[in-house]
Amino acid sequence: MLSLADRYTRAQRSLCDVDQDHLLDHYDKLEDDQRNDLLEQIESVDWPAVGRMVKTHVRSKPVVKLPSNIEPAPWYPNIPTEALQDKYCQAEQLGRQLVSDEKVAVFTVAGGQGTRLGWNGPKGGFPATPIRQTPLFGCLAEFIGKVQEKYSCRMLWYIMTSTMNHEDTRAVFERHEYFGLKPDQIQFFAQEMVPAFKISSGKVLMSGPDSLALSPNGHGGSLKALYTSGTLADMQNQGVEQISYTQVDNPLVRVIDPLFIGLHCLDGAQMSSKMVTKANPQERVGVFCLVDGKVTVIEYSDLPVELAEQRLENGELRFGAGSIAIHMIRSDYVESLSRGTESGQFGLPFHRAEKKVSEYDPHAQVLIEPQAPNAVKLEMFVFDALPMCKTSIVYQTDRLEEFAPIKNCNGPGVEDCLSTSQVLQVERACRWLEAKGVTVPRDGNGHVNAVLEIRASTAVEQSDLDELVLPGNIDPGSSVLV
Ligand code: UD2
Repeated sequence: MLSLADRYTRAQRSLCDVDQDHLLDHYDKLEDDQRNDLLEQIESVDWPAVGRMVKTHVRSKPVVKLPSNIEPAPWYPNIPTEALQDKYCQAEQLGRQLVSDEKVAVFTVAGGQGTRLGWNGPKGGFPATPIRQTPLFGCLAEFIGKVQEKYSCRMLWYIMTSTMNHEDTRAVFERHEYFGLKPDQIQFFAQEMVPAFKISSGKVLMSGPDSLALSPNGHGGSLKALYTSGTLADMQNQGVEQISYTQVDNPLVRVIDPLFIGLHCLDGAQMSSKMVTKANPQERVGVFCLVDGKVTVIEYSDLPVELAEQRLENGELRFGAGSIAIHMIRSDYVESLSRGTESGQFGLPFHRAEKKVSEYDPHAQVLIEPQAPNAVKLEMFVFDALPMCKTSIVYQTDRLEEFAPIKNCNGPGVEDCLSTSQVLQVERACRWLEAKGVTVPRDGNGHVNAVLEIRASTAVEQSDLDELVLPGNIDPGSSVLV
């Protein structure tokens, strides 16, 4: 093991090379444990890459040129047309087979900071369901448990954290006894962190005397981290060919969907996506487009208003295929994207955002809270891997069936928060129960007048309710857990 002094010398060399050695200016004033903490953080950063980023993304802004030839991406409809019915049957069968053959693993990205939610802890520990208050991780775990039961298989679950929430995430699982799953089927690995840079100088910011202002490198960093952490190799050794990618913030997400898996595989796609029809032109989701014949997601903030608002003759939005961040990814595609990692040529671009980041001033020894954006933060987006695919399909899903994200704190008029998610969770439970002949009370506005929750361990799709004895009707205002 290297001594502190040796590590200091090594760190100083790396930092000098990229003109960031101010980070060690006050090293002498630190205690040994603080020195260790600071060096550890410095050692976790890819400094040659930082040097390149300062030139291309901080001192100058990368030119985001919107292509001129944007078309809507084609998609497979949720309900197959007559011509597609055979294909959907075949796809569903293939998907089920791949799941029971244990060729598919679940992958959850949970490295985000969850700042908007105002929750103190990993987002996956956030209580999400309306009756049991099951945490988001618990919803996913119960889904996986049910899939294992239905397909008599063992399902591997990979969870990406970041160094900021890695230990806390593991603790959530330990506290909840792995939500009924076996600890050895779940693997956690942390994504890389990137520093925040001062806009005016390109210097990396500090957040304390012994810490840098670091943040996770975006969900696109998941593809790199799968490779660099050795997780991809582990997946492949265990026979995993397909990765079912979802975010941690959606309690209704179908972490395994045989039909989607099957369509993606039948078409020989490297990476595929689910979409929902956008609720309105302003909805804050990326849109699936075709650019030079390649499926591409254009973020809501980048899509010109005149395109976002264009409508077809039937009134539907022309650019209406909203991304809900659900993907199927071939494991060998992740490998091919990552091949350049060692030479610093990992395939996804960084996106630049100017943000307010608390900044420690080591001279005055105070933390400054900026009033205006003072820093550049850089993130990779997973959907930037789509245009690099030879083949990529988009499949339309039904919003109510699987999209009820929790991103923001509750508040009047706030979207994508716990209360809007729970309304959707109850509405979906109601839909499934009504389809089985249960009478559910509704108020004058058509809203469900009861609190309903269907455990994922009971049913991950409507047909799982077939064998159950259900109540004939539900009393107004009651709570019913199935
Ligand atoms: C994302 C998409 C948006 C839409 C929406 C659906 C982007 C830029 N936008 O919006 O188009 O699909 O999701 O819900 O992607 N995460 C990490 N590491 C990171 C950053 C994020 O693991 O460094 C995870 C995070 O824990 C969460 C997910 O990625 O599970 C989404 O991140 P977000 O909340 O930043 O994305 P959002 O909601 O702005």
